[in-house]
Amino acid sequence: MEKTLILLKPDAIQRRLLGKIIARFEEKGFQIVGMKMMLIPESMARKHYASHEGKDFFEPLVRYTTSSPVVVIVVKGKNAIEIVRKMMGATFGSKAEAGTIRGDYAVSNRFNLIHGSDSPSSAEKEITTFFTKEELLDYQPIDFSWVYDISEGDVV
Ligand code: IDP
Ligand code: MG
Repeated sequence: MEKTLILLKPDAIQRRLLGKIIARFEEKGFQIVGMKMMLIPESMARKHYASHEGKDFFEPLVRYTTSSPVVVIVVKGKNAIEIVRKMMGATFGSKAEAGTIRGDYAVSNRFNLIHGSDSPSSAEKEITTFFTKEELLDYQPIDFSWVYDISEGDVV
């Protein structure tokens, strides 16, 4: 089981798309184990996107990320990191495949609605940046044995 961090960026809130986007992750079978709304402080946005520092889109990206509240979510599931990235679609709204979140709801290359961790190490780092241990909830989803086949002992 993996955990991954999702940010529903300022445009997702402003365009009233939260429900539709969150529903996709619920319907896929992921378990939401953490969720909150916040205004990201500038220092946190710079840290979150530190790998892009120096690129021409970095400063506008920091301004975008801090321009309005976001919803921060941690979902849990088998291969969650890779699957969430697939569900998000390609970075640029203009290029993202139909059927993905960005492909269906975004046309902008910057205002692309959603962030998802891109590797196990960034997921771990990003989850601890945004959530305390107490804010991540451990509970047994009642449909677990129907979302996954656990009849042979493994989660399949
Ligand atoms: P990702 O969000 O798909 O992981 P990254 O390359 O990590 O994409 O870029 C982080 C964010 O920076 C993107 O989601 C987008 O909002 C913005 N961004 C990336 N490249 C560009 C660009 O060339 N022009 C404008 N904004 C960009
Ligand atoms: Mg990225």
